Amino acid sequence: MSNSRRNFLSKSLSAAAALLVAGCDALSQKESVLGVLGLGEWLNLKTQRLLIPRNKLAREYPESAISPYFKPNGSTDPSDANYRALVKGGFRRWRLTIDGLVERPGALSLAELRAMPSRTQITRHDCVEGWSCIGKWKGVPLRALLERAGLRPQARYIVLHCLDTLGSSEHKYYESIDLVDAFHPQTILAYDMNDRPVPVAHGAPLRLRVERQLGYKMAKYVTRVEAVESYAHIAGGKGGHWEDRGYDWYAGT
Ligand SMILES: Nc1nc2c(c(=O)[nH]1)N[C@H]1C(S)=C(S)[C@@H](COP(=O)(O)O)O[C@H]1N2
Ligand SMILES: [Mo]
Repeated sequence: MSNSRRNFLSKSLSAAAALLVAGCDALSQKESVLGVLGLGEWLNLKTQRLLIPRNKLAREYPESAISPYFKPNGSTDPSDANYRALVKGGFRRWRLTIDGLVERPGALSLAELRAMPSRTQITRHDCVEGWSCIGKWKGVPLRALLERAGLRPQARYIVLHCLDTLGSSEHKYYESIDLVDAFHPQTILAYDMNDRPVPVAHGAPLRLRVERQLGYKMAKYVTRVEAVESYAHIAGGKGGHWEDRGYDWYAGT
């Protein structure tokens, strides 16, 4: 971030805080989020959300920009028994469960997901490790799935549950995003990468793309979408595999 931008942000911070405590929606949001985020992190998140239009799109690229090699990272060939069985069966028995704080929980096959409205986008993936790759992704807007299931009013976050276990974790990989990101037009559950089914290395058969966030938020091997009021009771309680190990929950720009 440039210095002038940093100054601008810090000056706007107190103004933003004042604005927010004025509204009761902001107040109740603050109470529920403060338990999970630190105060500074919360103010930073809220300031960014006020200054950057909520629906601002991440940059999209032409076909010619697609990286010839897209680096796979984290889990690239999960050894979890359940996942192996699904691979063996060509994902015919794979289902995406949608549950938690929704009116109509359910489970969808890949064919059903492919029959839903889709979005295609060519975007840049940035990993905290310091590398970036550009890829083309096609999938179902998360918004379409959530509208179909009907979010209950208490829902505040969407948790993505994965089929893989990374490293020596006691828990499967998972991630969570807020409703602003969940309903963002570029937030999709992708089944195609560069015009082919997402390969195992990149999260087959379904992975999240949440384009204004860093790579670790983009859950691969997604098997369940759960709407929750809080993620404090899940795994390490910080909202994601890497968040439980100290990374920021909000990894956006
Ligand atoms: N289920 C799952 N999702 C994951 C990971 C993982 O290990 N398991 N790694 C994350 C990280 S740190 C990055 S950078 C991207 C890598 O995606 P890619 O393999 O398609 O490059 O996936 C993210 N999502
Ligand atoms: Mo990453």
